[in-house]
Amino acid sequence: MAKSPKTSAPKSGESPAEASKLPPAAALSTTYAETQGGGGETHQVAGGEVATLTTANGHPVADDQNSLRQGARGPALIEDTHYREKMFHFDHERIPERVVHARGYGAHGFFELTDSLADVSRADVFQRVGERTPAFVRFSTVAGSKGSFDLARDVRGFAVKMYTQEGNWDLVGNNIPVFFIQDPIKFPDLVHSVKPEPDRAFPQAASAHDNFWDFVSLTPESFHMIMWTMSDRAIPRSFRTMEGFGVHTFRLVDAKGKSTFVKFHWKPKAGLQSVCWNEAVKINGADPDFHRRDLWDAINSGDFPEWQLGVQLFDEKFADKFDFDVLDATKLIPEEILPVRIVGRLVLDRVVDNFFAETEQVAFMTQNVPPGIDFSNDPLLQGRNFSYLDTQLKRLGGPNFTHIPINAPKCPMAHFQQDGHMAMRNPKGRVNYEPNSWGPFDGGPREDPARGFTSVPAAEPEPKIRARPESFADHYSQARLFFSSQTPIEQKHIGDALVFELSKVERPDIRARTVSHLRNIDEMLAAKVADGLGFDLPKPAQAARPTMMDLPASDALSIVKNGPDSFKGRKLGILLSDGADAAIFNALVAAIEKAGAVYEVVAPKIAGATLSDGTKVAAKHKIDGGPSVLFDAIAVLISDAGAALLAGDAAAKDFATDAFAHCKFIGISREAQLLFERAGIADDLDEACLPLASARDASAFLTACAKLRHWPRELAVDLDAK
Ligand code: HDE
Repeated sequence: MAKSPKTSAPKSGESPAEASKLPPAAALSTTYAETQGGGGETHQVAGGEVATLTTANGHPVADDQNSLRQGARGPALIEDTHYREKMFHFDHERIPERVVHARGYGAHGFFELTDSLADVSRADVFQRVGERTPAFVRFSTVAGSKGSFDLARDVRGFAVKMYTQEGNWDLVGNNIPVFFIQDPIKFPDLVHSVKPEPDRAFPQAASAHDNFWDFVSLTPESFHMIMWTMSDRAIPRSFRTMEGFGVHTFRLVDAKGKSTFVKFHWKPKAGLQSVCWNEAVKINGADPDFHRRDLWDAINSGDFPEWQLGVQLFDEKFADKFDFDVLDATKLIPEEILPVRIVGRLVLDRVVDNFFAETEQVAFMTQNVPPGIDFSNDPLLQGRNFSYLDTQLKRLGGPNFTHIPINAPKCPMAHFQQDGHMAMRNPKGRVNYEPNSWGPFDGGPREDPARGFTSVPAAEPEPKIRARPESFADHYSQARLFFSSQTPIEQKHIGDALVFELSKVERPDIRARTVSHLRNIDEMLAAKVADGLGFDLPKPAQAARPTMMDLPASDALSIVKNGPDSFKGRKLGILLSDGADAAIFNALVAAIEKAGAVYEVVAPKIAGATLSDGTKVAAKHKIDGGPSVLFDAIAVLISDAGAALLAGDAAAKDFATDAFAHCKFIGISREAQLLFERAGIADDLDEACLPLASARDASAFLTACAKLRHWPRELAVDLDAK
């Protein structure tokens, strides 16, 4: 049945008459220079007026609500170029996600040199103390896809791009100083094994499955890294609270061409902090964006994350002292043996304007090193130098990805590269080759042997072979070094993680093979894991080479020994109800502010709570949307009526019991006792559960919260600890 054609055309924003008063679309155009380092076009025009919507070709758009049809109920018309351009562009919005490190988050900042390295390197970035070099950093997980959750048990990428005056320096590191494999030819196998299994396409962002443990248990060199990934380093509290490492041995080169080996370290000012595994699992449900939100919030609130850059410098003679090889990326040099010299600081002070333009399109490449920094023969580093260029070509679709503002150097550039997909700038003038006879200016740029990059002229007399050096053959002693350097609670967490991961492995032979390697690392650990899984200890794995020299334990490898010294930059969750004591709340807020920390209010209703003095306090979370896993410590500040209400609420009880189980510091108002009773933990409360009975208690509570956690409690709450 035919309907009478109605021809109303709903508009968003201004009516056509009003829109015609707006400035022309041309006022919107942005130059290349304006987009440098930023997200690009803006939707604002001068005077804050709303701009006219245009097509990508700049045509003003009259109607963005209705496609062009032959009659209001008729067929679509192919001459609707606005619709077709809009849909074409949408259809092409996605680019391939990174094959590894797909999920990441970036921010801008600067590197400031605090100690000159001019004695060992001619790199421009290391010459002038106090000088700031713009930087962009992208943190990432490795295994998960772009939309995966932040708190996967995984290595974190820590990739830094420094826009130095002699070209970009990309230090593409991780939050763990060693790697799983020694030879890059095994990288595709390693990554295939940890990614979702190819037939079923799960598990996502998890190493707890057969293929991963099959591969690593057949690859003993991975066991040092396994100790790190099973430790709490693999579940950091925040990007702000993890270390970064260049991993490989690099070289610094001075003006005379003399080279010094170097290992790079980033040390977080906030101290090392991680969460517990049970907490990580719950954070992933409560806030899959936990890490990116944390970075975004911290920078936007002016609490700029900061790291020190440290270097370990050494020469061949020093390297020869060790049984292990400094070219082997599964090994580290303990800081106690070779101290880290602090030479600068990295500060992140600006979030991105646009995630895709900056964080997604940033292209890190290990081979981006300016004059004064060079590679060592670490085979993994050499292999990476090939992979990163190739991967950017695939991901960004052409050779001109250095024209994208986030990748473009911020120093003068002059070369004869031209054309290709999406060329944003081509060399000017008649000459596009060299040598040429057009003279010093019209003839374009020339090489500069004095300034330019020169590789260290290392002599390589060896024959071409496919072989691992004997010096790479000790696979267990540094795994043992890491394990023996941990505090008992950290060792327990490593054991728990191994039991958890292997309990998800279906094949008993893979579980047993893994434990056979653990026997070469630590017999107690192996026994604990075998017992946790319920089988007898297998024979130790055959070691490729007996350990020659065990290194002494290193305090620098422990999180607990390098934790925070205050509650600064951390977050208190305050569970508040109507009638809560206003004086205590105000004292708590004052103490939090004094500590440089932040708080969020959780309440039975999102509208918030009315305190005892009638003040209304807005809530950030309704109780079932704000579990205690989102906070570093909690305070339960409720009235008698609030306690009566919340004591019957499962989410409120979880708020208390989870914080307790995760060994957090807990502040408890007198009235809140009922909630803890009904949650079944009132009798277990310990010295880290502090009273908030009066305003005077607030600052003592905040002082106690300085520690990362109250670890002794774990012995009381965990079956595996008994
Ligand atoms: Fe990477 N790695 N990698 N990697 N890697 C990539 O490059 C690769 C390795 C690291 O935030 C890819 O742009 C090979 C060690 C970070 O954009 C790819 C080998 C370390 C990031 C690649 C390694 C890293 C990547 C994928 C073994 C720590 C994310 C997307 C030889 C020192 C950078 C991309 C970002 C990304 C290859 C091993 C760190 C495929 C072949 C060791 C932080 O090129």
